[in-house]
Amino acid sequence: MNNDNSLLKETDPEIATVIDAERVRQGETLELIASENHVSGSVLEALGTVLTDKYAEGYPKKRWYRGCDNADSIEQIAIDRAKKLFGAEHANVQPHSGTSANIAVYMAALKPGQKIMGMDLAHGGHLSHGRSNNLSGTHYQAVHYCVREDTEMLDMDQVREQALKERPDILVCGASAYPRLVDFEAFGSIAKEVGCLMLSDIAHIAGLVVAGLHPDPVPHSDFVTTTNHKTLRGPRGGIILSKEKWAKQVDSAVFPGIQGGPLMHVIAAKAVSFAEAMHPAFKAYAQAILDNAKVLGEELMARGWRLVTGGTDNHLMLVDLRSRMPELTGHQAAIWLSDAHLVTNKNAIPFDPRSPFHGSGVRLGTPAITSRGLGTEHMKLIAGWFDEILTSEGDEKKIAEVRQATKELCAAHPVLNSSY
Ligand code: DSN
Repeated sequence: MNNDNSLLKETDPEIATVIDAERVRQGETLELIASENHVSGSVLEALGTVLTDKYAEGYPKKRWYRGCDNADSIEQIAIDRAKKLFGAEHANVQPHSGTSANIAVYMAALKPGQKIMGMDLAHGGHLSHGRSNNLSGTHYQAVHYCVREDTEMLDMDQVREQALKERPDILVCGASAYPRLVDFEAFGSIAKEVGCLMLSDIAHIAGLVVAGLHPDPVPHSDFVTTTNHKTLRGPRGGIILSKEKWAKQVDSAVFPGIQGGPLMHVIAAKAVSFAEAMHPAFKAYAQAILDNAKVLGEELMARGWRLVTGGTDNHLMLVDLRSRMPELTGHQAAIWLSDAHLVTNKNAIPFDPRSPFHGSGVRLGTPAITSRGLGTEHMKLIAGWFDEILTSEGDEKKIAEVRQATKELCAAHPVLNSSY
């Protein structure tokens, strides 16, 4: 693979320079954003191929253009691997993103104006689960369930009661900032009782699910959507899994419903990542993500930082900054941390009195730092740096000191883009 951009350096040094800078940035920073990861070299190599040149509107053996034999082979391999990996009856590997995958499911299953019931974004849900400024909230009626104020966790009795009252046409579960297990079986039984469809969005936890380290949504759901690039460690993009009876509607909703030509280079990279996730070593990787998250959470709590829900069962945690520094916003904390090369995102916490722009929390996740080989022994260091930077109120000397230490740790654990 031409990973050193040698051609680009000659032909377009302006872009090559920035790509190089990004490679250096990723190499020298600890990526703690829960939705990001570092892909393998094989995934990167598949992405940078001539497959990007090909228009292949349609599906394998049913294309609009000629010359699609290789595109057919690639997409069929990706479909077969996705079905095997997730144990699903049908897979569509064309969605350009997780949001596109969700929108396609709504288009396949609902008429405009029908009702979606999903988790409130402010409580950890996702824009595409019916947020008023997303197509899922403008073209459909949307209602939201929340976590309990006392436990900050979902209460399935409350969800059931609300679903029976609201009678949604589709019940959506899954989250982007929820540190606990999702009870897909309970969601499935509520959907059955209500007589509605069920969509499980496992974008964050797909890698944990396929490793058998999180309950499996597939037996309980009409549709399962995921991104490829979070815990699953694939290229950016989405997929839809469904029961066979929905295959035609799902495929028509993706193309021609909301997308044109599929990105064949990305689909090839998805296929590569599915094979990687079937490798026995992937399970150890997913377990290491969980072990790291658990220890990082414990080390933070030991320093007085409260975690929303009191801990984590998955790859992410939400730190309630008010527990140690009542005046500190998530916005400010994320800036100080990234100055020290600990990259996070600000996040509202459930029932947050602050605006989402400022937020009272930061979200931390362990998929990417686990990909570069950090283990539980390093989590104590990271928790200590987190604590020192924030309690120093962003003291420049402290930030410089931690930045140096972070860079040294990164140098000792480079992003190798290794495969399994
Ligand atoms: N942007 C993703 C995340 O960070 O969780 C969700 O789409």
